[in-house]
Amino acid sequence: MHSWPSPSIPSVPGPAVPIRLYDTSDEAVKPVSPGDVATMYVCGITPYDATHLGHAATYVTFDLINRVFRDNGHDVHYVQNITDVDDPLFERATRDGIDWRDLGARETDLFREDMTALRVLAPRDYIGAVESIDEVVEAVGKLLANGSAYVVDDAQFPDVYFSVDATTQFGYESGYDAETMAKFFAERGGDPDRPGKRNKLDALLWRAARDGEPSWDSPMGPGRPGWHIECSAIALNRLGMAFDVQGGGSDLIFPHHEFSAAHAEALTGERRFARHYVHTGMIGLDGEKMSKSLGNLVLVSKLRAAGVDPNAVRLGLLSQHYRADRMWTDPVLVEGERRLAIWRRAAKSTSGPDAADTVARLRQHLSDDLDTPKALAAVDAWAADAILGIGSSATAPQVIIAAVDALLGVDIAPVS
Ligand code: 5CA
Ligand code: ZN
Repeated sequence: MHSWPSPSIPSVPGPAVPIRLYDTSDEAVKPVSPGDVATMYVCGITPYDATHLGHAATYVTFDLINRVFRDNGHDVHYVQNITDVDDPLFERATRDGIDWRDLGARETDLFREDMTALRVLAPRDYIGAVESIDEVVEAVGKLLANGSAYVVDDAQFPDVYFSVDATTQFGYESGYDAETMAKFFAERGGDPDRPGKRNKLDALLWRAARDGEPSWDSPMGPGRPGWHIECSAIALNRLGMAFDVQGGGSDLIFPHHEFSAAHAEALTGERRFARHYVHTGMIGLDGEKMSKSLGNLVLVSKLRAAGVDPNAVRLGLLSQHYRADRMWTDPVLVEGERRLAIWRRAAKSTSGPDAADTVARLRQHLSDDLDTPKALAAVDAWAADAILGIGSSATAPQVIIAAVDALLGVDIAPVS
């Protein structure tokens, strides 16, 4: 699928700082050490409703990682999927009396508009589940052939499942114990009580066709892909094993990322799908996780329609650390708007304090597991001084404008 137009990235003087990120699997902040091309896969939306602030927070977080990679001179091969075949799509399409394909296309279009407005750099490969069915069929065939998968004994619905014990390292990504795995498996799309499964945790790879559900032909019979194999196949076929960053919200740690990894590891015989597993905290509203199923949503498109500057939304989202579960509240947005106004005012100054130290601190904090509260504070300090007329560097405002644009993705340039 086509993605969306990326904003240009100005160059920023001074030395870049290699990034260190928290890895869910190793439970530590570790250096990310990409080659010339940094490789990143981030789980995309299920397009049955509009982008909310939780999605936006997650994609803005990985956008910062993308920007820090580029600042360090790497090309970035960024891949994102769209889960455009899934139960919620069918349910919503039936409820609204529209075709599930039209619903998916409409919400994906809106997502592209939201990402463009939020100045998120586009993925190089933006791949829908429907587009990748052949890849999934091939992967499931291989998993069956090498004994990692089996067909349930059900003549009517011969679904294919992945054996949880196909790899010896299963469980390393989340580090969860059996009880936690069982709980999240049941809560997050798993089917522990499906008759015929060998282990309650075995994950669906290929769902045999049911009446009223779309299906595609395959050597396993007509059906549709399971969820985790979609991300495994899309990532593996574009980035290979041991790519740099696998990302998404913390709600995907288990079962989704554990099984995406296990599928790829069972396919290749290699031990580690991604070198870094990076997860964002959950954005909530009114005390609960913001989610389409709960309906407690603040939509990016609604804020845009109300005239809110997306740069202020970005600053609001970056005002707390990405790994913290956090609430989206009116004061968060008001604070983002206030900060944006101050930075823009400072950016109009004809001079300010020398920018080198501020830019160095901005880079240092971002590369320290995306410490955005400190990164924003570094720019706040420069802006406060510039507004007070402190400092005589005539080039500083331009350098700060470029750094805030390139590294934070926020546009504070005076409108000419
Ligand atoms: N299509 C799958 C991933 S393959 C999916 O989870 N789609 S989603 O539309 O539900 O979520 C899209 C992305 O936003 C995922 O990375 C998810 O972890 C993240 N996300 C969902 N809700 C929130 C939230 N409240 N706060 C932060 N991130 C969220
Ligand atoms: Zn995914």
